[in-house]
Amino acid sequence: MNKIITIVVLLIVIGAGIFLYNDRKTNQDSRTITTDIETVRLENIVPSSAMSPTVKEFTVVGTNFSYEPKIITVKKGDTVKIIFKDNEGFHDLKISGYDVITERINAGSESSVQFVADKTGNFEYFCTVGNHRAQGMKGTLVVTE
Ligand SMILES: [Cu+2]
Repeated sequence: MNKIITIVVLLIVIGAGIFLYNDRKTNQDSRTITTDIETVRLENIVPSSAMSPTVKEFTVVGTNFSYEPKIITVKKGDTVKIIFKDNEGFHDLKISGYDVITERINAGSESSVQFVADKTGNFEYFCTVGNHRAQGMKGTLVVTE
């Protein structure tokens, strides 16, 4: 008689164990699915391009009296960073048509500017010091559609 009661109790305990185990597993599964849906929704609301804007970076080297490179090409809407590195003399870099100008710096220094290229066209960049522009210290920023 005692043996039968023991077996019945054992079966109940095992049964309850299996039931609880399965129940917990189901809860975990549904939690995972909910998280996936939330992730997908967040990605739809915030496009990845808005979370990490791409910066197009250029280094322009200045000497007496020219820039290298002489042409910079970007696309409309690009965030552009120009690092002006002066190797010789006292210069700056101003972009005509954009409200962009670096600091005036001496050889061995650099100054950078960052802006959004929000209009298309060809824009001359040049040095505002003395008559450097007339001596050839200029280049062209090309913003394409
Ligand atoms: Cu100059």
